[in-house]
Amino acid sequence: MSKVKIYGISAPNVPWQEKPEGLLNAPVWRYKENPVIGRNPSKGIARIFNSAVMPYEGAFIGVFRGEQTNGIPYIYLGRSKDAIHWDFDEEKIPFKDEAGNDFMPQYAYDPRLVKIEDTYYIIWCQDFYGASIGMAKTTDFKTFTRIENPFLPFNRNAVLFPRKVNGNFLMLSRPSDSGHTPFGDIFLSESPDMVYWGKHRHVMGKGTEWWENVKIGGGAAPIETSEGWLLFYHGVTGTCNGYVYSIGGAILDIDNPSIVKYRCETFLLTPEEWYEERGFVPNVTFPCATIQDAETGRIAIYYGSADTYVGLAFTQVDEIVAYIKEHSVVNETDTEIGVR
Ligand code: BMA
Repeated sequence: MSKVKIYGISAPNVPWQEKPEGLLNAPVWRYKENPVIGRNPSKGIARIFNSAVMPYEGAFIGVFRGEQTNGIPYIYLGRSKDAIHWDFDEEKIPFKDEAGNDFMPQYAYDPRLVKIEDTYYIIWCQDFYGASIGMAKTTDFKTFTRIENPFLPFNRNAVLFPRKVNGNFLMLSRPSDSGHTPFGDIFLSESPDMVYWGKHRHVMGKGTEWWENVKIGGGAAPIETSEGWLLFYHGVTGTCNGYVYSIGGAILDIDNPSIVKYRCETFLLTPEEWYEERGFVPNVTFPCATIQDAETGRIAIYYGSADTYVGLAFTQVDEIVAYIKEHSVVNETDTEIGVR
């Protein structure tokens, strides 16, 4: 039994490999058989990456960013018995409006999947006169109903919390620009009904450490723990050869997640393997989901690799929380309530 408690959806069948001996730096280790999704994974799809998965009916389900052979990204549904080997639907997820008419985004990428009460929400980035957040809900993974776009353009990397806090839904997002955004902080917004969003708060900005000194963005849906909301996010640095995306970790206050309790000054995972360093966009590790088991504290992290593959990495909740606390540096903008 882990010392740090995990609340929310738990999956005893979470994929797992033991920590390798001699692991240096952060307690996050890769699945030895990575990548779990390779190139040309299904008909008409050249690459799948930046995708989100979760437990469903004793097995697993996921929403996948499929880069079509015409280069345009869409979201596809996938199912798996072990969360490692995936079968993908050939057709895009058929989004409808409230009246049941087809309502497909022009493109859709970086989906996240979060269950709140009895409903599954898919959140992604799409065109709304510029890059913005799109949302839909389903209860059966057969019908998918679009919800009003929560924010004005430009915005990306929206992540819902897996339960209401103080009676409201919560969403992290990263206001952006129309291009490849050379800036970006994580903000928090509240909604009583998933339509009207407000009470915007600043959560955290780019880091002072070099690995995240250009921009940051929400990653996997926060995991509720007895220490606070455990957040795996991405941090970006710039090099003379382009951006490098690493995975970072922070713990947010449970009742007021605009307050950062701990923020790890070092990255938890950075591009090192061939499938992270080489691909359509080199040097990208981009977390979009976790699966966890409360009993053992095992956490499986799903991340996009080099905008080409899906990678899987593991950690254990006691170890990762201890590591983040031990290496935590929080400044005033992290710890303030986030309103000015
Ligand atoms: C970001 C997003 C991600 C992508 C990353 C690296 O702006 O578009 O989908 O993984 O760039 O290319």
